[in-house]
This record gives sequence, structure tokens and C-alpha cells, in this order.
Amino acid sequence: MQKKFPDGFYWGAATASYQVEGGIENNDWAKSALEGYVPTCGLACDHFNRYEEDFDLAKELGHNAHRFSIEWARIEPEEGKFDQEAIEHYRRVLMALRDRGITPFVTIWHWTLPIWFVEKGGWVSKDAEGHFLRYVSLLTNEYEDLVKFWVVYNEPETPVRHGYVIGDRPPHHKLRIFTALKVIKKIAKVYKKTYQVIKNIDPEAQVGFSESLVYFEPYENTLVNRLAVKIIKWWRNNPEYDVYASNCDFIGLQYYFHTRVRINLFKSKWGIQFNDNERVSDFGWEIFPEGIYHILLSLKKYKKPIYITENGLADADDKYRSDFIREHLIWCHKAFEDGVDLRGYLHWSLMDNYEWTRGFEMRFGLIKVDYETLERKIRPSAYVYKEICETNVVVE
Ligand code: IFM
Repeated sequence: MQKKFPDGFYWGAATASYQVEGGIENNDWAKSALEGYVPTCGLACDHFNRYEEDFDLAKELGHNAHRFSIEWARIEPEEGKFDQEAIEHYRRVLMALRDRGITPFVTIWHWTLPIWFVEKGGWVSKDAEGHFLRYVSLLTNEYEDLVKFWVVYNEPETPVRHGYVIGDRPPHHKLRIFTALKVIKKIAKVYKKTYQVIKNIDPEAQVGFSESLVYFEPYENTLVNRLAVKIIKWWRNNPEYDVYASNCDFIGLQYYFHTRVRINLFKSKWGIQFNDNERVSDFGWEIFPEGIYHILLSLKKYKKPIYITENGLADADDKYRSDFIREHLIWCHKAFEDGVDLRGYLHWSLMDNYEWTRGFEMRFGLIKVDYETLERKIRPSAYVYKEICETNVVVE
């Protein structure tokens, strides 16, 4: 059965500066890599120099939208000093998309921070808001003519959980639960102001955010499991979610995870248990397309347009990617039929890239990258997705 998406639907893929560009040495992740805490990113995909070739491939694959992020450390390598060459670089990137008829979704903060900002205390410092808003004003003024969709943050809860509780990402603090909650709140407050700053400069701009939402279920439908779901979900799906969703022109949804929660107090193996995964990606993440439908329905109450700003899997052999895309889109379409104002789907990712603490091991790309030669090779699943992009139809 053919499932048709609405006219004007945005189809494409996403990337992020640090994960693909290469040559960024002045942000907190590069510093962490030098100190041996996280893998080195180095040249990555050299997308900084090869963006035109990569956008040619995106166009060949039928994409009409593309999400990417601007690297703050490139634009403002020193506090208050903007780099004109970097500003012009991103203008050329935006123009390259425009020339190919591809609409940009521009992420302002995708996890990496300039070293000077971190040395001043990062998000917890009292000047954080002023610094961020100055950067945002510059971007909006510079690119107002080329950017309609601004994604202020990428998954703002993740770097805080990993940076202040788990400790495996910058700034590498462990178990600072209260600081983490404070930072989550602070970032949300800055977001609200950012929204206003962008709208004051460009009232036509569409301003939103992206958060990764997990579809949680109780393992068995018991009171204790339901309670556990509530608590875990409250933090993992961002305690400040309402602030974001009530102050935006669109919601960016990233969907990767389904988790069933079981509190098992009386058996020998007690504690919190999660899914029994069956079909999994190379990362071990369960493939559960139906979850995207439930999450989309849960967002209906905000009455905002929704774009899937990320959804994808690590699959080096491209074994599951075609079905993964098709099945998620069938559930997306069902959500659309059930009244969700869904307007776009951006797959993660356009090409293989630096997957944070996992380095280059995980392969999320529609396009395979050979990190020795930097040669790009389109994976077969990208052609399956192309057919969907070009026809606006997914076949059940
Ligand atoms: O690679 C990341 C991306 O930076 C943010 N969302 C999840 C992706 C896959 O882990």
C-alpha cells in the first residue's frame, strides 16, 4: 500500500560540524582528545573542504533539505573576536545548498564548545548567556538571507548527562547530579532568550530545537514499573522539555531508542532491567520503528509543526538500513494520518562520521566514507531512500 506524504515535505539527512568537517582543534572535544579522554577526530571526513562534492551526492540522492551545524569555535575562536574567513566559509556552504535547491536546517549548538568559553566556566558561568546570545546575534545577522530554519540546540540533555553525571564527555565530571540539573535548567533559560533574539532580528525565521526522545514502556504493566518509567523518562527526555516545546516555531524530534523498564526487587537478579533486544544495530541499539509513532503522538499536544531532525542507525554492512528507513516512515505516516503535523524527515546521517566516544567505528552514513582515501561511496539503502524522497511515497 502506498503512503503519500504531504506536498512540500522536507526529505534529507543531517550532519554536525565536529563530526564531519575535520581540522577543528580549538573546542572542548579536541582538548579532551589531546588529554586522552576521547578519540581523536582529526580530519574526519574533510567535509570542510569537500562540502560541494557531498552536497552533489545529497542532490543526486533526491534530498531537498539538509541539516548541519555551525562550529562556534571556528566563528569565535577568541572571546568576542569573530573570524571573517569562517563566517564567509559558512556563507559559501549555505550558498552551495541554495544552488542545489536544498533547504538548510542550521543547528547553532551541536555539543562542542570553544575552549575559551569552557575555560570561563562553560554553561555554568554567569556570563554564558551573554556569550551565547552574542554568537547567535552574529549568525542571525550574517545569514538571515539564507537561513529560514534555525535549530538552536541539538539534544541539550545528552551533553549534560554525559558531562556531569557519567563523566565520559567534556567536562568529564562524575555524579554531579545537582549541577547537572542546574545546567539543564540554565541551558533551557538561555534557549528561551535565544528564541527572542533570533525573532527580533528576523521575524520570519522558524526557530526550534532538537531533542532525542526515548520511547519508554514498563516491562510488565505493574505500578512499580510504571513509576520507574515516569522517573527515568522525566530526566532522560529532558526535565525542561515543556520550556522548549512551548517556545518554538517547530519541534525537532530525534528518535533512536525504545526502552522497556522493569524493577525487579524480589528476584535474585534485582535492580533495573532494560529491553531484551532482538533486532539491533552495530551499536546494540534496538530497532523499534513503532516507537517513533508513540513519541510523535505524545507531541501532538504542543500543536507545533514537527520535523524528524535525526533518525538512523549504525550499520556498516547496510544490512538493516533500507528496512529501518521504510518501517520508521510507515509509522511516521500513521502518525501523520492520526493528526500529527509532521513536515520533514532528516536521516542521520548523510555520511559516516565521528561518533563521539566511539570514534569512527560506528557507521551511520547513507554514504560510506573510506577514512584512508576519503573516498565516498553511496550505500544501496541510500537509493531506497532516494525513491521515497523523489516520490514522496513510502510503500508498505
Ligand atoms: O551522532 C549522534 C549525533 O551527534 C546526535 N544524535 C545521535 C547521533 C547518533 O548517536
